[in-house]
Parts: sequence; structure tokens; C-alpha cells
Amino acid sequence: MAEIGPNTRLRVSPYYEATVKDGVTAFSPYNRMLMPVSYGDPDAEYERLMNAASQWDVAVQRQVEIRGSDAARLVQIVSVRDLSSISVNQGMYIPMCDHRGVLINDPVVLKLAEEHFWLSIADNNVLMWVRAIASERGLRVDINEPEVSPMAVQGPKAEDVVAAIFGDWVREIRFFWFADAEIDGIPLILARSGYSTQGGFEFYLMDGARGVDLWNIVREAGLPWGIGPGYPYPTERIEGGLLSFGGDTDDLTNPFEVRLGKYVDLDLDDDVIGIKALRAINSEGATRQLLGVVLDNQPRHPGHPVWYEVHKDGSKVGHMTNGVWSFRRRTMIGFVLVSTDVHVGDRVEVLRNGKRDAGTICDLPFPK
Ligand code: THG
Repeated sequence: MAEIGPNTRLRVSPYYEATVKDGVTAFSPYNRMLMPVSYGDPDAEYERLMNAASQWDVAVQRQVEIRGSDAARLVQIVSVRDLSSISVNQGMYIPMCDHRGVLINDPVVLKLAEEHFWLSIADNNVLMWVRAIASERGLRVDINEPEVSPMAVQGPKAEDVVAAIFGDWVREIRFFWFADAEIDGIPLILARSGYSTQGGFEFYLMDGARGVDLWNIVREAGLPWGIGPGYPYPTERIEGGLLSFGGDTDDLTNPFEVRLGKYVDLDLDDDVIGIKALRAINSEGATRQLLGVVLDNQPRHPGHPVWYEVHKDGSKVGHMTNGVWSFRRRTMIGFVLVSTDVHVGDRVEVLRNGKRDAGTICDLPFPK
């Protein structure tokens, strides 16, 4: 096995040592950091997420911090979702677009104070983007990447685990809202959010020196509920219909194509980046759409690391952007980004390694 040469450009998660101790066997790069993506027992890792609690090192979800008297204005300029109603202690999922209306990130924005926001980003250089926009528009803001590293606890028992640590008050935190918290002198922000549809919390660790301590506290507290290490599980997020920016999107994808149209507010002011382009795209109608595919009796394999062509009636209609083993259906499933001429129920073929895997198009989220 080749190794990754040590270098100072690849940042190290504060949970790294803890995940190694818990037996991590694979990582994936994201925002110049490594995210655990296997602990060697995929069936157990899926099972925990669906029936118990799963503990994730998602420090790769870096924060871009925006502070200053123009902070709220800048955050709105880079978000095509209307943020006028966001409260302090609330988060919101926002599509970010470039001037063409192409999706360049889909962060969670957290409003920490009137003049203080974090963008909890997907894999792309948002720090550079917002700094450039702020300068070009002459806005009074300070923009930095703070030493904040999220850890997630997801699954049906996640709330019990988090309540065992902090107390029952955490049960009152609403979806996407957050609160300040502290355990054993470790400062953090506790949010009801996370990249799964099983529910759970995210701990935004604010002292990078205490990552292993926080990991161990959660691990100990979670043992009665069967907690164990995990990661954003591809099967769960695909069955649940969650988008992976950069995985399911390319350099032409707009929010309407990937089911984020409900988060786009076309009435926003013209100074919101991409909004004019999105109005035009909306009136012409998107040409692609994100749907699901269920392949016919495909044997389990590690997945689809590249986009494969999808054909209907012998012609190319788009791509399969991701493919995973469905434990429920005992076959491979995936997302397809295809022409709007494709409909739920259509029969298609996915071209993989010179073979044609037949399957049927379905809606998202995948029917249970
Ligand atoms: N948590 C935090 N930061 C993140 C992610 C996260 N940064 C990277 C990435 N994930 C950003 N992308 C998403 C995508 C989907 C969701 C959250 C972040 C999500 N969506 C819900 C859904 O689609 O059902 C709810 C959206 C809503 O209605 O507001 O949770 O996971 N900190």
C-alpha cells in the first residue's frame, strides 16, 4: 500500500488519533483534510446508524467565519436562499451559486450573533470566494477559518446519547437550531443537524486540543445505546435523498436540477450572486433533474466512484452520479442526473466497465 506523504497542506482532524484507535480503515479527502469513510465493517456501520447511534469525525466540514457590520449583508449576497428571517442560534441550509447560477457549495449557515456568522461548508474553497466578493463590494467584514471542528452523532438513539451528556434540555433544540454547551471544560456549539436523515446532533468543537477528550466522552456516554464509529453513510444519504456537492454536481449544475429549487428565492435583490441567472434558468426550465435508479439484481460491489453514462431507448440521457448497495433492496441503487425527458418508472441502462446494467428510475427520497 502506498502512503500519503506528510505535508503541512493536508490538515489533521483533532479527532484523528481517536479514530485511529477506533480502527479507521479508509479516509476520503475533503476541504484539504481527511474524513474517515470506513472502520472495516460496513454492515455494522450501517446498522448502527439505522438502529442505534453512530459517531462521526466530520471536522472536514470547515467553518468560514464572517464578522462585522456588513456580515449579514455579505452572507445574503452569497446565498440564493432568503436569510431575512434567520434568528440568532438558528442554522439554515443554503445553496450558494456563482454568477452563472451554477451551484458552488451548499453549506449550513449558522447565525451566532447579529454580526457573526459561520458557513459550514461542503468541499470547495468558500473562504477565497467570500473574501473576494467582500473586497469587490467594499464590505466591512473580517473573514477567517476558525479552529472549529464538527463531530456528529446520528441515528435514532443520538438524542438519548446527547441528553446523557448534557441533560434533557437538549431535547428541546429544534431542527437546525443550536446552543452553546460545555462538557469537562470543552467549549462547543451543539446543533440539531447532520448529514443523515436519521436525526441527530453536531458538536462544533471550539478547542482543537480537546478533540480526543470529546470523542471519548461521547463514546463512553453512548455505549449503553450501542454507539460506535461511523461516517456519512452513502447508502443512507442516497436513500434519504441528500445531495453531495461535487459528488452529484458538476461545473454546470444549478440548484433547480438537483432538487434545491425550494431553497431558491427568486425575489431576492439583484445584488445576490447568481439570482439573475437563476431567474432566466427558471423561466426557460431546467434541462436536467436528479432522480433515483434501482438496478436489477446487481451483486453487491464497493460502489461507483465515477459518473457512468445512463441510456434510455439506446441514447445517452445523463449520468449515474453515485451508486451504493441498498441493504433494503439487496441490489445496487444510485442517483442519476438525467434529462427532463426521463420519468419515474422508465427503464434505463447504466454503462459500467463495458457492461449494461438495467434498472428502473424512481423518485427521491427513495420509497421505503
Ligand atoms: N453539517 C454541517 N456542515 C455541513 C454538512 C452537514 N457541510 C457540508 C455539507 N454537510 C453541506 N450539505 C448539506 C446537505 C444537506 C443537509 C445539510 C448539509 C441537510 N439537509 C436536510 C434535507 O435535505 O432533508 C434538511 C434541509 C432543510 O430543510 O433545511 O441536512 O451535514 N454542519
